[in-house]
Amino acid sequence: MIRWMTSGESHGQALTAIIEGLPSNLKIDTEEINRYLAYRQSGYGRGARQKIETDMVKILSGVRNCLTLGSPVCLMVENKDYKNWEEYMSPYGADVTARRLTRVRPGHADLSGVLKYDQTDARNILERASARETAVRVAAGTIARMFLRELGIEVCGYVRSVAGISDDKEYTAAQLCDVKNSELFMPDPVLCEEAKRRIEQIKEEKDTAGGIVEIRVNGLKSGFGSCMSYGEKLDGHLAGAVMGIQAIKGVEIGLGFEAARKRGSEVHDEIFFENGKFTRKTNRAGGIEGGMSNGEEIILRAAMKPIPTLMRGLNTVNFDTGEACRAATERSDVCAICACEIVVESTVCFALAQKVQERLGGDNMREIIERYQKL
Ligand code: EPS
Repeated sequence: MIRWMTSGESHGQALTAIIEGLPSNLKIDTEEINRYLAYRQSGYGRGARQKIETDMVKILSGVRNCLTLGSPVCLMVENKDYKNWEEYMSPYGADVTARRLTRVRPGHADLSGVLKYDQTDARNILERASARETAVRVAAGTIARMFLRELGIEVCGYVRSVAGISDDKEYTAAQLCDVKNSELFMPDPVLCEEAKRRIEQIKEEKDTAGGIVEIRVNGLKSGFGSCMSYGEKLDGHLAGAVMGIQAIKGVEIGLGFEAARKRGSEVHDEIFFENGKFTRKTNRAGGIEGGMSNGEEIILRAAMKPIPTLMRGLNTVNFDTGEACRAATERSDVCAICACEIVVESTVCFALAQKVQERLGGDNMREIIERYQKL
């Protein structure tokens, strides 16, 4: 299986990812990676940190002349902000008395992390728990996207709901191709303007907002995942990967939670045989039945909670003294739903690439493409 691992702190020198198990001869387009990194930084409601950073990937190993070698690929995204933090974050001796965080933020990793890792400074927790890490996950996920594209599998997505403004209309993947031009990745410009006004209002109230993103996968043939081994279910694998993203509190596939409120006849997709092919006229299952892809479009939604750093600070305690206080604030995004959409898309790309490669095997792209075409 293709595996990945990331390292890096929010205000450390850089974020890195190592991807192991990629086949050889996969074409790598660095500009596309940088485009997705820019998308991750975009969106209405972002905070001051994004003005400091212009995320760009540097490929350190595993690629020669724009083609993978089959060896581990190492990616790096630098933190420009490190120059402002070196004094406090340097691995070689740092001032750990300054920038200490003790007024732990409800909803963040601060308190549970301090207790678990026996720390006296929540900075040692939040630096890693910060969603800044997702920058390099997007870089690695975009490589997985290139792998999938070679097989004819395309992944896209949009923002379905933000700050309580929801778009319940149904869109085809083709209708979503320009959605990244929208300031909130919302296809409906009227709802987008309404959501922007809502975010402004939330900002004035020194509060934060979450939302729901929807991801679509087209071109995945049937039979990926398993109905035999529960640990290998495609829905379980995708949901587990997406729940591994900071701030995600829920994942649903197809009708998801709505299916529980409906009757069987309103939920299950009837099967037909037309022109020598099995077909369905509906896709309420979201492309996955019995833990396996069924050849229909995969539809996955993820719910992002509002960012836990509120400029007005929630009630908490100072863990040094046990005294009641307001939670720490530095700077924060009011809403990072566009970043979330890109991170979920990229994570789905990676998790899918893993399942595809697991079933097909193969050491080089030619072998893998041939095997996929034969399915
Ligand atoms: C983020 C960078 C971080 C946060 C945010 C995500 O930068 P800084 O902490 O320097 O402002 O803005 O992380 C969080 C919301 C969080 O709670 O940690 C990024 O690049 O996405």
